[in-house]
Amino acid sequence: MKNTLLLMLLLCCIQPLRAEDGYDLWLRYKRIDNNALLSTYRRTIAAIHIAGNSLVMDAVKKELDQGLNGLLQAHIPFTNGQPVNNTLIVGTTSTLAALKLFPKDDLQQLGTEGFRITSRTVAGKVCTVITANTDIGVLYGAFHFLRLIQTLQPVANLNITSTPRVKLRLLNHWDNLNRYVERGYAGISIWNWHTLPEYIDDRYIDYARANASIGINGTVLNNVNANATVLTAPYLHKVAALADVLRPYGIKVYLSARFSAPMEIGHLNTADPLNDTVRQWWQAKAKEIYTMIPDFGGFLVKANSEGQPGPQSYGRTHADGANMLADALSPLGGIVIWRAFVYDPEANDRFKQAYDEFTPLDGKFRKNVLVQVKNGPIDFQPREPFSPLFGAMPKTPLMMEFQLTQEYLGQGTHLVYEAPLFKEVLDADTHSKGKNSTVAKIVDGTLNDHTLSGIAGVANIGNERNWTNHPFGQANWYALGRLSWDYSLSSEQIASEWIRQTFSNDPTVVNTIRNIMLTSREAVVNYMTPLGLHHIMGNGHHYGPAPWSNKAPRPDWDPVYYHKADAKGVGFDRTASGSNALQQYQPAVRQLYADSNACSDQYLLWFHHVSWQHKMHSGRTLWNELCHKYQEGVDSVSAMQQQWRQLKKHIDPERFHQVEMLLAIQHKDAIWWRNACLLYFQTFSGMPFPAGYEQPDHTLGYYQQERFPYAPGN
Ligand code: BDP
Repeated sequence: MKNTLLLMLLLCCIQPLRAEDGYDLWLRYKRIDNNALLSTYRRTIAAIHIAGNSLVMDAVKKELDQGLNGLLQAHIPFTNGQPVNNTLIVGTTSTLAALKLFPKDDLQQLGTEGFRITSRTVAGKVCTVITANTDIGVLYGAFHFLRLIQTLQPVANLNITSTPRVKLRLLNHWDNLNRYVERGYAGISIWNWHTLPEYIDDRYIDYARANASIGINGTVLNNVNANATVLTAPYLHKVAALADVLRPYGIKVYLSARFSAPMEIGHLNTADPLNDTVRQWWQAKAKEIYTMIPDFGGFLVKANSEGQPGPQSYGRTHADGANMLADALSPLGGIVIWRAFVYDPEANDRFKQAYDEFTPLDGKFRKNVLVQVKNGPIDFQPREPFSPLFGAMPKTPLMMEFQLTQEYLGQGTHLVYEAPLFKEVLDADTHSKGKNSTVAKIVDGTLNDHTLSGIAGVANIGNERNWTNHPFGQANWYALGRLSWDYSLSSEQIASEWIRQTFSNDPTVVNTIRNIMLTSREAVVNYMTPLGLHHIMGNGHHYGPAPWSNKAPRPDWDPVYYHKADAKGVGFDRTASGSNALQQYQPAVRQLYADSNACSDQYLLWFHHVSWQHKMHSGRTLWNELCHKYQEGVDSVSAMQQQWRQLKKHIDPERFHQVEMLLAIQHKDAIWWRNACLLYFQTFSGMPFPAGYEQPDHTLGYYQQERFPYAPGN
């Protein structure tokens, strides 16, 4: 008995690395593992004073309570009266007005979402103040304050002002009403439409908290390949229930609208956007939505793309379609996000299609329309040049569409940290208004003076316990929010923050995981599509390699369309001698890519068909460089595995083992990609694998006959 007691006591004292299932994301609020800092934090925050009453302020209170109690393992009292020393004072500029903290105009720059956190004397007491013009701004400030503690930053002498650079910071769920998630690799949809509106899963609230903590302020609930049923009254009640849950966290709901809904659920015989009855139908539908959801965000529309209905079926333009919906929503405060993801099998180069269809419409969209453009001209490849639409439609607010769900990046199985991809695109210079006309400045509206601006991420969330299946998928969700708030943050900074909150502040853990994350994007480029190869994956599932595929129902779905390998060489000639897609960029950008000898290796095969003997910047031939890059990709994954193994003692066993197993699959897949692609391209180059490289252990035929009928996404 005595021994048992002793053992129990001992077990309480040592804090073992308990298994963690990942559900808590970056909001784990575990006790600070640095005793000196812990006492400092406890001293600095001895009481909390919350001013104001609202659902949002309730959320603020709940979060600070949960967060601080967890992190500091101390019960910090809420006070109502005059501040005592070391009070955390939290409220808006109006609810805190009596304290006369700031000159009246001083906080105007914070706008409706920004916040300020300052350490200052209030009524003779040393306090910390979190304030904003709105409750939501206060909530963002509270999450920021918690992040400071979670990441062991000082919280004395604070003077932080933060405002978002982009107005609409959205997730796009590609979730169907039957809960199947298109390109979803983390289980089924988190929205349980069947039990809504009555049943409110705790997950909805935790989803809202997680999003608010990184500044995401809107979510499109359903797939862009939309089902009109979501616009019927029973479903709108379900949507309204979700809107009620998300509202206190500053998140508006949006819906993907099916263009032909007036026919499918309205029983009209046309969906022509210039037809009066159709226009009235949408106006009535918009009113119906707003009576249930007064702060409804608006519609996202995929039209005349991959078989979706759209205005072109009636001889109308994208602008006609978007404007009809915009007119219905505008009196109610809603917006239309119209996607530019269009391509046509007849076009000689899919790269050019969106630009060709959309640039003539610049200036023709209503004020409450944004055009949402995927980051690259094709489709979420491991690396793409920026879409030439950025910089080519100055009169239209262009919203960025990134993909968090890693459709072409190893899906829910590979560790790929996407912040470097996002940053690469945002930092790219379009030269559309001279030097330094970056994609970021187009997206945030500053370059062309647009008040509407936005960034969307196609969500990688499902009902898996840890939300994203791969524990590192969470980092991409996190990065999307943080970069949409402030794209000047570096990939390193965001990774460090995320690791500290998600795993630990232990420097070995932070440095090792950050290294893994920062190499992972280039690794996937190298083992899948080095040197500017693109779209050479298996048709349907988009998971593994199939550069030989040439039998899809449309040529522009076939890998051979994109790599054009032949005895002479490989790559898509997009210069003047080829499709001339380069013409869609400004001269200064064209110049970067036009000459195959000057073009950077990263984009070479995006723009040139070059000979297997072509001399690369390294001095190797193209063929040898290709072998080198594929091997480099495989080696990077081995290095990631090796580094991860060093963390065994530092990470809870559940997540350690999970990532270890996933990295083993990633390594196997990297070898698969390398072997299958090189063996296939070798049939054209006719050149041997350079000495010193691992040789494929199967034949090309072996890889070609493999089938994956049940791969996710098929
Ligand atoms: C492609 C996906 C497809 C989506 C489409 C889109 O393969 O499932 O519907 O994009 O963005 O990447 O609409």
